[in-house]
Amino acid sequence: MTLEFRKITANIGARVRGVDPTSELSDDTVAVLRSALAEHKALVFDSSDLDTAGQERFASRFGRLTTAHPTVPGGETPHVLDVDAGISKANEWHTDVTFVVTPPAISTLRSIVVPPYGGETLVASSAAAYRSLPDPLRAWADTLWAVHTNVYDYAEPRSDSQSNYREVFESTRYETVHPVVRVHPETGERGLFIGGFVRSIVGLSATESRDVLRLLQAHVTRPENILRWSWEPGQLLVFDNRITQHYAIDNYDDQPRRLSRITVAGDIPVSVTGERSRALTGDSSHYSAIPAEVAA
Ligand SMILES: O=C(O)CCC(=O)C(=O)O
Ligand SMILES: [Fe+2]
Repeated sequence: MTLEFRKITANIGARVRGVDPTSELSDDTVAVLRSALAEHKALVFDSSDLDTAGQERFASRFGRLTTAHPTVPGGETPHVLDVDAGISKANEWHTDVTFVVTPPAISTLRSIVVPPYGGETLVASSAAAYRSLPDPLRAWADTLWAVHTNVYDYAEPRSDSQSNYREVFESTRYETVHPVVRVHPETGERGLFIGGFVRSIVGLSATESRDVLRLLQAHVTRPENILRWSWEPGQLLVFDNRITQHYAIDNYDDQPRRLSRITVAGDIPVSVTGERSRALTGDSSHYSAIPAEVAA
């Protein structure tokens, strides 16, 4: 069977046929998958036999794995983050772990328990969002930098479990300055690099930051830029965390929903002028090692 990518929407998403994620992947197959991910931003595989070990093996073909999270402990293994509706729901637009200086390059989500209705994951192309900006706004965005943090000062937790999760999530404070427009390290493609962990735009007041972010974020969340993935159990969604945002829709009442997340380590983001992101607060090297040539 040959590898086949069937587009799901014009701007983002493809279903993958002809490869079994549980199998030993050849270097050629990994290269084809890597370039398909660069093109489509999100890939969906059917793989009802995939377990945690298989997901780890698959993800590690794309690079070193991060630990589960900078502050939240791992599940079955140190690399696995349990995504469990009973613990927390990611119904905010975000790019994973942008509060550290090396956010994951790739996120993989495997469905284990899927609610009978709802529970879709939205994935947005921030490259399409960038392209859709009017010229003057795009040129301005190229010059902006944003502070990202894991410590919120808004949205009170609504339950004990949410409040416990928040406490663990924020147990070490991280702050990092990233370019608002990030150049993809493999393709050179530009994308808006913002999302839910952004606290402010450098040089702007809180109110001005909010307004600018609202304006830019509105382009990310245009329906044309979004894949709405409706899960079945035993599927693997892989997205390029360097050039997407995602959102877990909370539309399934109190029914169980469980996924497992494993992420591939990323590099330090680079702006359109070649400047790198900088960590302001918090050492994240236990989560995702800083490349040696940069740390030196
Ligand atoms: O639950 C989902 O669909 C997404 C969860 C999520 O955002 C994450 O684990 O990073
Ligand atoms: Fe996420």
